Amino acid sequence: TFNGSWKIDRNENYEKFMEQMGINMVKRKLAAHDNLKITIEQTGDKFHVKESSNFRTLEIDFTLGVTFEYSLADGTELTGSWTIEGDMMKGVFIRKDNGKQLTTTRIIQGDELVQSYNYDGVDAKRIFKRG
Ligand code: MYR
Repeated sequence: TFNGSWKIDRNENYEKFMEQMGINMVKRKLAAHDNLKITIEQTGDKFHVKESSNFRTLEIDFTLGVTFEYSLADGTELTGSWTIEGDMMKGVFIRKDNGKQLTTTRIIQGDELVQSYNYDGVDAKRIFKRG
């Protein structure tokens, strides 16, 4: 289960990923140490996610397979949806400003939540521990 509170522990290739996303260096440096915490509450196919970081606090509701809107901390708007395949959450999102696809997955590996990202040929991971 994905349910519970997750605190960022470490990133892999996240700066390159953000660079590909077009995020400037100052923001990348800040975002690499954003103290991201997510709390996931899944009830059937409905999710309630609380996100908090150095940048903002917000709550997101979505239903698996149903398109919703999500804005990144820099204001970039995405639209897309999550599905679950086996043990993995799979998200497919489209940037509204340029139509490019951002895909992401979440999987529990041991006692960690691993979120992977792909945008325009660049992969990254953010790895969370319960807390
Ligand atoms: C959630 O389940 O946490 C809410 C929806 C998340 C949607 C997509 C996440 C993509 C985040 C990409 C971050 C990239 C920063 C450059």
